[in-house]
Order: sequence, then C-alpha cells, then structure tokens
Amino acid sequence: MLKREWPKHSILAIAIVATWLKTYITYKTSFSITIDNALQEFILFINPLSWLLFVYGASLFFKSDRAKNRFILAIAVISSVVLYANVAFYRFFSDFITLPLLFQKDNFGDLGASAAESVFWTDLAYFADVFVILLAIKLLKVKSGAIAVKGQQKAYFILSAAVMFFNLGLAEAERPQLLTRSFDREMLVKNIGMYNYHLYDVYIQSKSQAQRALADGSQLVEINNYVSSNQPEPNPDMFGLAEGRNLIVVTLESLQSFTINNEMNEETITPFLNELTEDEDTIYFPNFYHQTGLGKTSDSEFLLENSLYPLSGGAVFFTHSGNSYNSMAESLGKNGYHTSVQHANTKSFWNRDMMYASLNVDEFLDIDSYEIGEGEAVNWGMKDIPFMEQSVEHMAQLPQPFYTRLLTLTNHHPFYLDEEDKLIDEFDSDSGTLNRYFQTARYLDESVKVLFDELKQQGLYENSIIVMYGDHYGISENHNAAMEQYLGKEITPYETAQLQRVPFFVHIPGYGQGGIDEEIGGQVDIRPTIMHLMGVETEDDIQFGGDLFSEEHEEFVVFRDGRFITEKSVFAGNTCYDRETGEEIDGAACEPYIEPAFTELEYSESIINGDLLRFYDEDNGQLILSEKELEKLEKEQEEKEAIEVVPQQ
Ligand code: GP9
Ligand code: MN
Repeated sequence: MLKREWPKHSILAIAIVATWLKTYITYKTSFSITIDNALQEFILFINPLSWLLFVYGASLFFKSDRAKNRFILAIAVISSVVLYANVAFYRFFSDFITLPLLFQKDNFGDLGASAAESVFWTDLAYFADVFVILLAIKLLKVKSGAIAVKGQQKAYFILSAAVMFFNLGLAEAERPQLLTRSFDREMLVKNIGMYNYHLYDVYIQSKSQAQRALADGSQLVEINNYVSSNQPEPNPDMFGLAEGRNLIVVTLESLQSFTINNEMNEETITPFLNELTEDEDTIYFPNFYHQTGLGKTSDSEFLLENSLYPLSGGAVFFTHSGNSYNSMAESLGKNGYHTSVQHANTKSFWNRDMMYASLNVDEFLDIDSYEIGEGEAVNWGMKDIPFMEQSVEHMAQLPQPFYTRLLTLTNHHPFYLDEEDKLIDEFDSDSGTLNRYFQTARYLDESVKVLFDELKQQGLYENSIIVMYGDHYGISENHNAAMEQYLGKEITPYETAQLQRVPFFVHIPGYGQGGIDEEIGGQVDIRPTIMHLMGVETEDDIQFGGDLFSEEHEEFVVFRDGRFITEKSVFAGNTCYDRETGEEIDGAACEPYIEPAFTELEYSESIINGDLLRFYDEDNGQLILSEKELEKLEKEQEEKEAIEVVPQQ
C-alpha cells in the first residue's frame, strides 16, 4: 500500500474524509444534540461536508505539493481547534461558543479557569484527523505535478456548491426560516454544521458591531425628546397598588384572544381564564395586540422587558444580546427585587442565556432546574401542568420580593398532546393544526388554574400580583380556510389584524374592582403598566409604550410590520378599515397615523442597531454625551434658530 503510487489528490481526499468523520463522531460523543428523526440524523451527518469541501478545496490553487500539503494541514489544525474549543466549552456551559460570549465573560464567571478544568490529555483524539493527514503526507507516495486543470477545479467547486445547497435545502425543509429566525445555536449546528455556524455567527456579530461603531449619542437626543413628550401620567388610583408584592408574569404560549369567552362545538376552550375575565380581582384587556416579529416568544419578552419594538429582520435576542438595556428586571432589581425567568427548555434557545445576562435577570431556571418524570413531556418538552407545579416550588425558595417570569410551552405548534391531557375534542376542519389548537389551549388554561391553586397552597398568592399575556398568534394565515369555518366569516386583512389580539390579564388578589377594560393596547405597554402598579416611576425611561391604566394613554398600536390600530381604524393590507365594523373606509382616517407608526419603529430600530442606550444613564435619566457631541448639538441648535428667523424677515 505504501509502495504503490497514489492518485494526485489523495491527500486532499483523505483530509476531507478524516475531518468529516471526526466532526460527526464529535457531534455524537461530545455534545448532546437532540435528534428526532432519520432526516435530522442525515443532515447532522452531512453538514460538515460543504464547508470542508470548500476550504480544503482551496488547496487546488497551490502549485507546489509542499505548499498544498501545508495548507491542508493548517486547515485541519484550525478546524480542530475550533471544534475542540467548543467541546471544552460545552463541557462546562452546555452551549456552543458565540462571539459576544467571548467578550461578555464577566457575566459568566471565570471562563479561563473553568476551561482549564475541562481539558484532558485524551482530548488529543479531537486532533485525530491532523495526525492522519500528517501520516498520509509522510508515508504515501502521491503522484506529483499536482496542479489541477482549470476544468477539474471548476467541476470540483460546482460539486461543493451543490453539496452546500443540498444541505441548506434539507435544513430549510426541516427547520423553515432557520437563518432569518436563527432560534437556537443547537439548531444551527445541527442543520448547517459547526463550521458554517461559526461563519454565520461572525457575520451576524460583525454586522451589528459595525452599526454600533458608527452610532453616536446625539442620535438619542431626538428620540428622547419624542418619548418624553409621549409619556402618559400614571393613574393615581393604580400607581403603587402592588408595591412590595411578588410579581409573577406568565407568558401564555401562542394563545390568541379569540379563544377567550368562546366555544368550539359547544365546548368551552378556556374555562378558567373566562372566569377570570369576570373576577373582581382581575382586569382583562380584550383589545390587546401582540407586536412580535420573527423572534416570536423572544420578541414578546423583549417588548415586555424594554418597551422597545423588536427588529424588522431577525430576532433581537440573537443579534443584539450584547447591548445595554434598561429592562424591567434591571429596574425592579434596583428596587430590591430578586429577578428570574423559569422555562423548561434549553437555555440557549433564542439565545436566552446571553440575553438575560444583558437584561440583568438574576437567575435563569432552565430545563436543568426541572425534573421531567415519565409521561410529563410532550410536543416541545415539559408539559405545562408539571411545569407550573415545579415553578411554584422554585418560587417558595426564592428570596422575596421576587419578580419571576414563567414561559409555558405546551400550546405550541404543532399542538400535540397525550390522550390523557385532551380535555375537549378536536375541531373538525381540514386543518389538523387548528383542530388540535383548541385542545392544547384548553390544556394551557388548566395549567393556569393549577398555578393559582399551587400559589394559594404555598401561601404565595395573597402577596403576589399575576400578570398574563399571549405572546403571539398560534394559528397562521396558512389556516385561513379552517379559521373561516370556525369563525363563520371571511378573513379579510382586517380580520387577520384583529386576530393578532392576544389576552392580557392583570390579577391583583384583594383588588376587588376588576372588570373588562376595553382600552386598546399592545405588548409595548406592558412595562410601564406593570412598573406603575409596582410603584416605580418611569417618566425618565426611554420606552415607547404607555401605562394602560392612565387617562392619557393613547389608543394606537403599531405592529412590527407597520400595520396599526387606532381607536377608530385598522390599517392593514394598505387599506383603512373601520375598527368596529371592519368595513373599508376613506384612507383619510388612517393617513395621519402612517408616518408616526413608521417613526416609532424607526426610532426603536436605531436604538437597537446603534446600541444607543449605552448613552443613557438610567439612574438620573440623563444622556451621556461626549464634548464633541455636545458641540455638534449646540451648532445644530444654532442653525435651526437661524433658519427659524429667516421667514420673519
Ligand atoms: C421556546 C419557546 C417557543 O423556548 O419560547 O418559542 P417560539 O417558537 O414560540 O418563539
Ligand atoms: Mn411562543
């Protein structure tokens, strides 16, 4: 074998196969990547290939054998280092490396020391391909004159591109919108591979870094003026009503308002929540809208914590987790609250672990804080009922007063449920999704009842306030035909906009004056509404929402895609509708709001892209501007005054 002469590109071929197999074996042995079906396993198997074909293939451009081999070896070493760094990191943090993490290590303890502890000499196995290539170079007699003919090179790279598109195609089929929504590092590694994931990560991070570098504090002045002139005064009857109590915020996964106080084939969908709408300690908002974009649940969390709009493209939890924010968690934290989020899912999902650090959430109780017994998982993971039970157990251990957020999961697409948890029948349309949705919504309702019961049992109920909101729609427009059957009416752009209503409940034990509040609002209003109930002023905060209890609250809800709702109108599909009747009306009713809607979204977007809140001092509400920026502002002011003088002459 050693004597015979090997074909020209043997070293290249050996390198590709060796690194490919090593990477796959590493996936299987060193990370816990969940695989649900054969297709996912297949994608995982082929995903290292596209990158390896390209990068090793670059050796075809080298003229001498020596240079070519050195290049191949260098690539093998670099890719092994990248892979191994992830292995060592994963041992400690159960997560893959992402660039901002390398700069945010303060939040995550002493990275260096922990990394050193997770290194063993047997780890040399992760460099197995380097040794194989070295041996091959030393021992094999490869045919010389290794310059590839142009045609061959072309064929090679066409093949590499084909492999890449094949991989991406499969990934897209398995996980639609994988790159635009970029939910989870594990999902990315699983679908596009470790090496491509890092390229993608570098791209995303450098894009946001570039925008950040170009931004300066003076941009915040105009925004600050705009926001402060739009802040409604708190309602004195409600301000501080829940001061000092524990705050429990529940995210009702995919729950839309059409399920509340409604029936499906004569069965009640949400009996417990319906009861709450009539309860004297609860205020229920039926005209409340979600404002999320591609970041779905995480966007709703972003809106609620910051009262900023999420991004028009991508999930802000992923793209801007390194920014400065002035979150509700941070603010309540400063007011003596212990802050936490409880969610029985992997912590890297939606990049939550990173983002929560930026939002100053003290503690993230992720899947590792839950014991999932037999029969306690379905669909996306832990069932909501045991989740509620264990979350309340956690609460009993938390220092008080606490602010904790619970993220439910069972009422999530594709809405699967075990037989024993189906409390009502399926619906009878052509859409299995909608048919099952009623059952999972019913189950979610039951879990909320369990939450209330458990809180009472633990003695936590009286001294808490419970806020609940639907995060986004569960039934997309793909199911319009089935929805038409259920609602018994045609789904126009107006109806679609109205279907973006999600329930919003504020439950204050002992309040006694609850009821249905018809005020029109959106998720951007949650922060000021809650903060005022908790007795925290927000007049100096940079936030786009307003207190729903305030007499001055403006009824104007802007969706992330530019649609909007006002007291009189609904603007959707570029058409103006009467909000009450749904009839098309003269565009003049919507016209005055089109520009302001756009301005709000733009302002919010530039805060995020420029990381502008780093120029804002949340302790005194002052802007932090450099000398140069102050000069620039003064000059602008002078120019403005000069212009104003001209017409009077
Ligand atoms: C995942 C859960 C669901 O942790 O929040 O996310 P979604 O797909 O609804 O955005
Ligand atoms: Mn969700």
